[in-house]
Amino acid sequence: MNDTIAAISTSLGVGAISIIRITGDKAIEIVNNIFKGKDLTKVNSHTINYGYIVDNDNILDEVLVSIMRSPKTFTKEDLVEINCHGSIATTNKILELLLNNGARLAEPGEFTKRAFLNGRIDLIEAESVIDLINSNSEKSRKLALKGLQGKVSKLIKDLRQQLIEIIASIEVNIDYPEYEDIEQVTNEILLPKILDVKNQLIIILNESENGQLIKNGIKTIILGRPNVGKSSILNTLLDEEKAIVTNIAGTTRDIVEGNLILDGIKLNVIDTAGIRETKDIIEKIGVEKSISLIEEADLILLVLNHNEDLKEEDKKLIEDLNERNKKYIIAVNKNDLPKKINLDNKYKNIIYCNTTTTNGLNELKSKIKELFNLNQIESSDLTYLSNARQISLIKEALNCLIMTEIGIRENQNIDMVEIDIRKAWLLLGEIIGETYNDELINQLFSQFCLGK
Ligand SMILES: Nc1nc2c(ncn2[C@@H]2O[C@H](COP(=O)(O)OP(=O)(O)OP(=O)(O)O)[C@@H](O)[C@H]2O)c(=O)[nH]1
Ligand SMILES: [Mg+2]
Repeated sequence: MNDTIAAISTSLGVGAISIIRITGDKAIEIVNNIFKGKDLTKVNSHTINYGYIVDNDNILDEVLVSIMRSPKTFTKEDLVEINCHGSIATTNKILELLLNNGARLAEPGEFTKRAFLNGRIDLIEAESVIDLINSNSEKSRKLALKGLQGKVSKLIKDLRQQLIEIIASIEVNIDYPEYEDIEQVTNEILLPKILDVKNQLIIILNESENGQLIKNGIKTIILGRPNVGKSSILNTLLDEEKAIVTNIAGTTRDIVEGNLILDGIKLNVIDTAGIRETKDIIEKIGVEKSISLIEEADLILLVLNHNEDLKEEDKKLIEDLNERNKKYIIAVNKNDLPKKINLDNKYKNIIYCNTTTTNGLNELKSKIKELFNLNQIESSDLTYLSNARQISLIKEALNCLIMTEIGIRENQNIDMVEIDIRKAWLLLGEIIGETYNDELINQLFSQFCLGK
């Protein structure tokens, strides 16, 4: 497993410097073979060494080489980083030299995979590395960092500890039923302990919604009949002329989208074709697309016209959103024009706005913050699960504890009850990578970029 791997860790393109990473048993020796300067096999660990990369006495580049000896490195193996000038040709040439001297080209994520397999980081921390690289807002960066710092892992480890203590007390009872000084584990003693862990899992699951929101952003679909000003609202929100705006109904036919950051959280706003019955085949496809987007949206911005009465289509759309239990805001646009719309009291989350003066835009933003509790996220410490794999394992563990609870309440035999507790403990172990299967690990690390 300790063969030596190398990859370019910076993104490939012209830059001031590039970094090439090598890790494994022969990392230092291989770099030393192509280095002119100090003897790298003799220098102290964690030093930066000045010199040249040479190809048979031909100087290729002037470089700085960091030498980090096992075990205090990212992979826990010997690890070398070459800082060279950032030309694509130079960087590739140095990598090629390393490969010719016995290193193997690393697979995507292989450095992090080694960090995991060598016990330097657990699976949550490894997944946080991907999240940190992909983070696109201040909050998602902080969220990933919490994971990387082990805060999320600690949550899970504490729960496992509680479960293993319960399991141990049951085992003692089963193994040594004759000892009188051992506390008799009865269903009455067991129940509150199980409920405690179960409730903690429920809280983690509920809070993971915040985690996913921070990581993925809020997918917001602007819906409404033609000409009500959907594209104008998109443009106003993004402060950019992104979508075409005309007074012709049916202007937008395809999807136009853009992102903005609201209180550190990404809002992915998608403008759609106005919804109406139409014979125009292109527009029809657009309308179908708009409707199909509702399902995957976190938020619907339903736009109405202040200057027109509410139409049957609008009522139907609102009913549909209510039925689907979707979060939505009704934006009554064009309130610079006289009021003709009449909205029943039963309609909620209404804001009045226009895009000529941007009146109402702040109200719209406040409404979004209110609907998603962004203020609460603002003040939280962001120790949330946000990863689908982790969340589904928590759900499975929770189900096991629900079964345990039923078993206890039905007064089942204690060794039967123990089976589900043990399952929950194993599932929580899978989250941090205590147990794993190779397929999962390969699939997971392949999501990384090269050189990470
Ligand atoms: N008075 C007034 N006119 C507006 C306002 N917002 C948009 N409009 C005008 O309404 C017309 C339609 O605007 P769009 O933003 O293209 O409307 P849309 O809903 O995207 O229309 P489709 O793409 O055809 O579905 C344009 O002439 C805009 O200038 C507003 O707040 N007040
Ligand atoms: Mg439009």
